[in-house]
Amino acid sequence: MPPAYSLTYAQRAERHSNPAAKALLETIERKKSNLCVSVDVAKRADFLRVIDTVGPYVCLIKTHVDIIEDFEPALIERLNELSIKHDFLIFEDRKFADIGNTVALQYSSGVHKIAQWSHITNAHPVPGPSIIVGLSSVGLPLGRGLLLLAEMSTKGSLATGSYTEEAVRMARAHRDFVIGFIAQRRMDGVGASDVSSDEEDFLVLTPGVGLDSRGDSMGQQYRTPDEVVFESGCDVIIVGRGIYGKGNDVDTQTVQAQAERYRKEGWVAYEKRIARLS
Ligand code: S5P
Repeated sequence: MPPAYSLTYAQRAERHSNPAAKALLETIERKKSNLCVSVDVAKRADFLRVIDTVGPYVCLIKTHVDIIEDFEPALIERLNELSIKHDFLIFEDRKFADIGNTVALQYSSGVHKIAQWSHITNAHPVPGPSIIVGLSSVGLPLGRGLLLLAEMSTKGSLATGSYTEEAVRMARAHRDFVIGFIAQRRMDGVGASDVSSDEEDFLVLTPGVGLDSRGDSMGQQYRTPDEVVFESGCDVIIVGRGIYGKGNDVDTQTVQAQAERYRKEGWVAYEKRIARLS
């Protein structure tokens, strides 16, 4: 079996049995978009406006639902309607990091009831494998998928070296629910394994992507879609402020143009990678 990074998204969709991973790969192929927009805005109206504007250009919308000041449960209904209208999946970037029992409650309950609407969520591997056990007890029966934060985009991140390797080993032991990583490069071959890297196909979703800036004043670091998808072999680019700026006063045409610009850059980088490897 050829390694996953040399296959098309469509070929990889056939190799996955987790419903969220399969649906994401199929959506990427159908929309010719490996762009995920991260909608980090504080007002409900801005949140919906940005999503409705970028919806046609993305495979995935990433949310931080706890940022929204005027949250109400009906917002999730609107989000679901937009997900159907524009054909994208939803990823709540919750970054769980507690003991299994607590994360299971945080995932299923509270005001936000994340597991009910978010196809994909993520967790820090810091507590060890019990965090996956806790989250999968809620998410697996619902067909959800989990990403582990194996690396981070920020300056001085501690998620490097043996921490990253352990994250990959934890994922390998739970391949039914862990569909991939938040990371800056492919994780194939990271952490010695008796699993041939050709057999596994973890998705790599990569934040810290920008075309017009190399970072912000709070430690964020940006790379271009070409660096991320072509050079580092990642699967999905996650872009926030590079597309909508501050997110209020959204100028629809500008945001649309930026979303299409990132979609195109991400897709061209993927086609270049596939052409080089096939
Ligand atoms: O390592 C990381 C992991 C994540 S999920 N670095 C990140 O920036 N993120 C998230 O990606 C972060 O929480 C934010 O929602 C988004 C990046 O936003 P941007 O505006 O800097 O593109």
